Amino acid sequence: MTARVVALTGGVGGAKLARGLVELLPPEDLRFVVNVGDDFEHLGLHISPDLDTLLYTLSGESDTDRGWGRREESWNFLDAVKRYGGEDWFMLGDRDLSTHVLRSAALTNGARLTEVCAQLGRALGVEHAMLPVTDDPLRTIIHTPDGPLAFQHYFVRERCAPVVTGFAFDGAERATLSPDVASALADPDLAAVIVCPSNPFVSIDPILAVPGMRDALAGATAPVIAVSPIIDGAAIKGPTAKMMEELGVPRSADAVA
Ligand code: FO1
Repeated sequence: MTARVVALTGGVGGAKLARGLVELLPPEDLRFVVNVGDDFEHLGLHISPDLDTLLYTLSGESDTDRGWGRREESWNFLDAVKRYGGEDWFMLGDRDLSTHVLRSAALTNGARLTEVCAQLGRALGVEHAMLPVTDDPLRTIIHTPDGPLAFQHYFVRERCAPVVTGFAFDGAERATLSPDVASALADPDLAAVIVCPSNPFVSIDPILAVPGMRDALAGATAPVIAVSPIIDGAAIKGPTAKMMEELGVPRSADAVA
């Protein structure tokens, strides 16, 4: 019996559930829809952190201690950048760099982000589809009392220290829902949509911000099941609980729902 599932995911938290789901469901029955709000251009490269985390997790390439990046990493490129006085707050390892260079080159040559993800996945032996929610630019902005911060500046450079007052998803209103995502959600055999335990504000909301996504979920024949990243008032990892506190949202699974 087939049980077709679409799972919405961000980075580290979601990828952990993704690893379990791929053990249960074959590639024809499970597709991942991935947040691209964390994406940014850095040192001339297009970085897609949540797609990277899923790619590395499902291929057994991830560094499980750090939670991001590749295992058995070396840092010669970053050391050389530092020596030139270049930006080194966002750590690009030598092995990880291959992903960003090849993805950036393919995008420059006109490929869709969806196609690049499929190529990288195939190369690393990932059989399940990893679908960016859109191929268009969508960038999460964090509002703070001192002004807006680009997502990676807030998350990595400022280590989530600034108080959060709100969010914006630049480009969302102009973004087109990926046709692969739309058709996965319109599948008449869809049994469930699973919202992975990713940050609801900065991993799931940017996915929902793409025009057509909420309607596609509402119109899906399957139930939508969310797995809470908040357990007993605390987040397993990351700034979800801190953000809830700062926004005056109760730290509970109900509030996530
Ligand atoms: N997270 C960090 O905390 N520090 C880093 O230097 C860092 C580098 C990095 C490089 C490539 C990549 O794909 C992800 C990377 N991350 C890093 C993870 C990251 O950006 C965040 O975990 C996510 O955006 C939040 O989901």
